[in-house]
Amino acid sequence: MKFVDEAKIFVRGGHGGAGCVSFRREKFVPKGGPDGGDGGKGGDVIFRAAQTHHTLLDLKYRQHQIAKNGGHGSGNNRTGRSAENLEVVVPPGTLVKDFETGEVLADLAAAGQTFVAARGGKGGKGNAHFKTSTHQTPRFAQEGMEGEERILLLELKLLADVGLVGFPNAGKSTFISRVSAARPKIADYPFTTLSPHLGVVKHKDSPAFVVADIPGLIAGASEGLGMGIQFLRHVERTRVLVHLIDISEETRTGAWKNFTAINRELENYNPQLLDKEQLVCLNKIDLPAVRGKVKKIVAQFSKKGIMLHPFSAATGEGLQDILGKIVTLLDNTKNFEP
Ligand SMILES: Nc1nc2c(ncn2[C@@H]2O[C@H](COP(=O)(O)OP(=O)(O)OP(=O)(O)O)[C@@H](O)[C@H]2O)c(=O)[nH]1
Ligand SMILES: [Mg+2]
Repeated sequence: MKFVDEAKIFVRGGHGGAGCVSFRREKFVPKGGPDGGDGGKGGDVIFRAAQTHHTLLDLKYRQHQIAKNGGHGSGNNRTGRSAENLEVVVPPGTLVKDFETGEVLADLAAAGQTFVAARGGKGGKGNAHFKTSTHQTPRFAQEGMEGEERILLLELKLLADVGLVGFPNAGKSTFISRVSAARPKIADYPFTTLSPHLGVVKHKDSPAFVVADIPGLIAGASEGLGMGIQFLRHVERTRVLVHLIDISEETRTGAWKNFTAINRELENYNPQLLDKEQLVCLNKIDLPAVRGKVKKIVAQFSKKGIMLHPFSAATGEGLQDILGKIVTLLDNTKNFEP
């Protein structure tokens, strides 16, 4: 299964500035000759891979990337100003393809790699260039060249930054559909989600991050019960786990047991999963039966040294706070290498 983020964008280099038609006019210098300067070069559009970006979300909002035009030449042999290049930052791992042909133009696998996506046009020559022994007064100059333009398809294989874990029905799919454009099926029966879904989340000004919604776990999952633990490999390389707890079905054993049961399955699968930052959240506090117990359960977790974050995926209460916490945890684990 492949998760890809895509963005179709239009790039154009800046046009070159026009050359200038001008003649030197000074006192005591009759027939001073042509002195029109050249136009400046248009800017290039350059992609650069950098760790600051994890998704292509920013580019979906800025689908036209157009570099500035070069300045026009002027008299007295002055060359027009060359335009600055337009740098577009993309996440490492971005594949650049020609939209029409599908040809791979660049693979910006590592941070720091660059690719010139569209060259700026050269500036036109001023009339000073066209003076010859037989043609002393050229009254023409070149236009600047047009900047290159093309439509590109950027593709990025997504790796999740955050994994959602919890029992079936805990509200994992509700959570991801609330905070991202992902729309997994949501229903009030266990094992609604049968395969992982990824969603790109943008919280305030922070860099976007990727959340993975995976099928629910149950006690014994590591021995193959329920959907099993086959999907845990999707959270193995995440930096943060968001653990959702649901106590609305009181036939279950209570929040703490619920929490430790899931952690046991994680540990059985791979003990290193427990080394990850885990944000523990109590969902469905909009239900009176849950709300009534929030204080007690938060205190119970706090005694064991765990901060519990109550929220409601349905109403959104407490959700912004959780996203803020996720951003902080991701920031703290920035240099983490999976
Ligand atoms: N009242 C209330 N119901 C919720 C909330 N979050 C989720 N639900 C409901 O809980 C049920 C299960 O939600 P899902 O998001 O499908 O749960 P899941 O964890 O993805 O479940 P699986 O895919 O089966 O593992 C659905 O009926 C949701 O509408 C909440 O905050 N409040
Ligand atoms: Mg689900």
